[in-house]
Amino acid sequence: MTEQLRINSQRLWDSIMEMAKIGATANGGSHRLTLSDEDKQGRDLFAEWCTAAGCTITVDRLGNMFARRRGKDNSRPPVAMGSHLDTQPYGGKFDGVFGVLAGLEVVRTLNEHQIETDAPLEIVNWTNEEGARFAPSMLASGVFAGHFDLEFALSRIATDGAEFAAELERIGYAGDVICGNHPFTAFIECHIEQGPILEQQGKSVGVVTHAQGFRWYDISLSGQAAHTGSTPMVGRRNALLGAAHIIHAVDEIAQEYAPDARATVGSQFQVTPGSRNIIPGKVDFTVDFRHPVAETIAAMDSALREVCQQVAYDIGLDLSLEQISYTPPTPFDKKCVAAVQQACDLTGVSHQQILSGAGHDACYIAHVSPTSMIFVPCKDGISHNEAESVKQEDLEAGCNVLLHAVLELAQA
Ligand code: HGY
Ligand code: MN
Ligand code: MN
Repeated sequence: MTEQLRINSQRLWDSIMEMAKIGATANGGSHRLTLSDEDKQGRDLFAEWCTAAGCTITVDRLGNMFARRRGKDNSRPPVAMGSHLDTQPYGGKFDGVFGVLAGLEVVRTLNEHQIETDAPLEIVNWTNEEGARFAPSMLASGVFAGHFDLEFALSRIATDGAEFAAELERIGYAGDVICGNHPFTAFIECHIEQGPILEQQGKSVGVVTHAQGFRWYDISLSGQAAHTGSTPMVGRRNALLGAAHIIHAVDEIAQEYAPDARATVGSQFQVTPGSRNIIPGKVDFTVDFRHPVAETIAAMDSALREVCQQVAYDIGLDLSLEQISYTPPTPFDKKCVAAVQQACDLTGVSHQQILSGAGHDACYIAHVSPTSMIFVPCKDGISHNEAESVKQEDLEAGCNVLLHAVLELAQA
């Protein structure tokens, strides 16, 4: 009987559009930074919807939200679905939100058809997946999975100077439940691909088998601020010149390990003292390395350290290079991947297996519970951009796969 079950596509779409009104930007994107007032509003709306759907809400020490739907056997660990509601500063409507609200749509559909699963279900909203306001990314799922410790997370300082713990208290989401030690029978995260492959291949759903690893760095170069007119070229200690060499070297490291390497100096880039007629004295910037193979990420790391030291020596700069996070390449659980595959076959959606280029909360949760992901295509593969766009029918296909994968994993 349940094979014919399908979610309500319009209700899912309308919920995503309703959530997008919170922190909506003038260009059609989303601005709901972690622990901001907009994040609070999004959380409150999510809690309201889940309560209306008969779930009970638990909030842990880092603000992770767990909306629980009882099953027949509540002694079993829940089958969890979820992602994140926080966004990039100028992000899209679907990154993260799709995964959280797809979980809600599954619960709403099961309620409608009075279907009770054997294991309980949980819909999860992970705090600070993006890492844009408080680095590193996937912070709260990382603590939940034992990758970071609680104090490290609570002490993070935002790009705007705010402290994580204080902001969590301020928005009223500093829960009293410990973060972690909360096993799942399975965790399935729906997400947009944020790359071009599924759209190019004409597929509605990606069966994600693993995620590539990544390293994040904070780099500072300090030289000598001085007058641009009266200071000879010889002997200058121009920090921005050093950064320029490193930007180019980072791109060359990606070429060295092409085609799978990704290496980027990000758009969080600060030059001081910021005057046109002062030689730049200091530059602060970030580097983001990604690759499916751990040994290659290690080789990229060595190459970066070597070139930074050489540039600093050549120009007479002080170098600070700090690795702020490392997420290893993550294979997903075979049983969960098979359940997603089986749900694709059952619902008849076009699909293919795929690697995740982006990091996700599932990458950490996979270390503590059986985990996998379901991707849907986004237009031109564009994400982390206000122009992010997804077809309603692809969201519907992905959410139907989630529904049937969860039914499979939650049965006795
Ligand atoms: O950086 C990432 O891959 C994710 O969007 N946090
Ligand atoms: Mn995301
Ligand atoms: Mn993102």
